[in-house]
Amino acid sequence: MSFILDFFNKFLGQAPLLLGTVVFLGYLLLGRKWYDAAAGFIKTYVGFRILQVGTGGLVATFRPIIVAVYDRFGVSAFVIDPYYGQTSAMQVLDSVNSLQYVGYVMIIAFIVNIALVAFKKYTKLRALFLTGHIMYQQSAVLLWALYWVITGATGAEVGWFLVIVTGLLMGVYWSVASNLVVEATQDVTGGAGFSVGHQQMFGAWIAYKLGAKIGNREKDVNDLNLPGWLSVLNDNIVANVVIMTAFVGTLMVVIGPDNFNYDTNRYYWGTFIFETTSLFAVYITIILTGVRMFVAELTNSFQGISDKLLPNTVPAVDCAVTFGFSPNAPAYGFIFGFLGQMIGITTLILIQSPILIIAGFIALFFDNGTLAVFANKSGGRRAAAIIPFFSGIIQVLGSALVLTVLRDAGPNVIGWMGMFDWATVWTGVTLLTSVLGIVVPIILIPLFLIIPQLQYKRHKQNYFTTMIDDSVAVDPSALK
Ligand code: ASC
Repeated sequence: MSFILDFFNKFLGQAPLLLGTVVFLGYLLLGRKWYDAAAGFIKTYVGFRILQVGTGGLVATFRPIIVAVYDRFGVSAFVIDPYYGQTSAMQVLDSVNSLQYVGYVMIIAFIVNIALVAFKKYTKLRALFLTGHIMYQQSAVLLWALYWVITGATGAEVGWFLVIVTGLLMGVYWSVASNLVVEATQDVTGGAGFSVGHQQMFGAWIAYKLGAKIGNREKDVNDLNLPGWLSVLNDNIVANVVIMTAFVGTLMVVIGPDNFNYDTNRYYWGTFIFETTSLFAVYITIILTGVRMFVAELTNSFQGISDKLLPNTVPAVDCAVTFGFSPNAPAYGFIFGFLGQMIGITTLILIQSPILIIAGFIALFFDNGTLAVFANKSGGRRAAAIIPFFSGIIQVLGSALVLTVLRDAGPNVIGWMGMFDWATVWTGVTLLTSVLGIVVPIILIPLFLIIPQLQYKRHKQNYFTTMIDDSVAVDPSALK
C-alpha cells in the first residue's frame, strides 16, 4: 500500500508525467509505433512544463505585489490561495497523525472517476480528471474541512469511514463538475476535445450561462477591432502590457519603491515597474506556446483511449489551458476580480468581521481569468468584466464564512482555497456538515449524480459526440 501511495504522490500527482503517460498510452492504443508514442510523451511533458513555467512565472512575479498591497496597509488575515489552503490542511492533518489519509482519499476518488466514466451509459459522465496537483490539493483540503467540522475538536486520528466518504464525494465532484463544462469548453476551444478539471468548474458553467444573458458574444475581448491609434491594442501582447502596466503599475506606485527589493544599480523605479508588469505578456505567451504543444498531442492521442478503453471520454485538464484559446480574457478576469475582492474585503472591514481576508494571486488570476474566458465566449467584453467582479466578492465573503468554523483548528490555519467552487459549493458543504454531521456529504454523493442526468436530457442526440465532433461543438439551445 505504501508503494501505491508513493506512486500517487510522486507520479500521478505530477501533472506533466500523468498527461505524458496518458498520451503515450493513447498512441499505443491507436497502433502507433512505440517511438512515436514516446515522442508524444516527450512533447506533452515538455509542453506542460512550458505551461508551468508560464503559470509559475506569473505567480512568482505578481503574488508578492498583491501581498505587498496588504503589508502597506498593515492588514493581517487569512490568505485565500490554494497553497495556503493546502498548507493549512496538511498541517492540521499532520498534527493528528493523519496526513497519509490524503493519498487514500485521492486514490478512492480517482477510481470512482474512472468507474463512473466506464459506466457512462448509466452515469452519463464523460470526463476524466487528470490535473494531478489539484487532485492532491483538493483531497487534502476536503479531508481537513470535513474532519474538522465532524470530529476535529476531539484531536482523534481521522477515521476510515470519513476517508471513504470523502473519497467518494471527491470522485463524484471531479466526475460531475468536469462533465458539466464539456460543452462550454468545446465552445471556448473551438472543439479541442477536452474539458476543465480544476477548482471553478461550477463557476465556469455559471459564467458561461450567465454570460449569454448579460452580454453579446460577438463583442469578443480577443477581437477588439479598435479604430485609429487604439488599434495597437488589438494585439494581445500590446493589450496585456498596456492594461497590466496601468493597473499593476498603479498598485506598485501606491505601495512605493521602498517596499520592493530591486537592484537600484540596474533599474530606475519607472523601468522596474515596466519590466515587472510587462512580464505578464511574456508569461501569457509562454503559456500559449506550452498549450499549443501539448493540446495537439493530447487531442490526437486521447482518441486511442476514447476508442479502445473508455469510449467517448475527454480528459479534464488545468484551467490555464483555456487561456491559450482566449489570451486577452485572463487580464479582464484579474482586474475585475481584484476590484470585486476589494469590495468584499472592504465590506468585511466595515462590518467589523472577526475574519479578514487577504487576496491571493492564484484565486485572483487563474480563477477569475477562467471565469472571464467562459463568460467572454458567450457574452463578450461586458460579461468578461461583470462576472469576475461578482466572483471576486463571492470569493472573499464565501471564504470568510467557511473560515469562521475552520479557523478554530488553531494557528495551523493560515488560509483557504478561495477558488470559486471552494468559496461556494464547498463552503456550503462544510458549514452544513458542521451543523448536521456526516449525513451531508453522504447524501450529496447521489445528489451530485443527478446533474449529468439532467444535462443528458437536454441534448440526448449529440451528448456523447459533442466532444469529438467539432462541428457540433456548440449546442445552440444551451446558450439560451
Ligand atoms: C491552482 C493551483 C495551481 C494553479 C494552477 C493554474 O489552483 O494549485 O498551481 O491553480 O493549476 O494553472
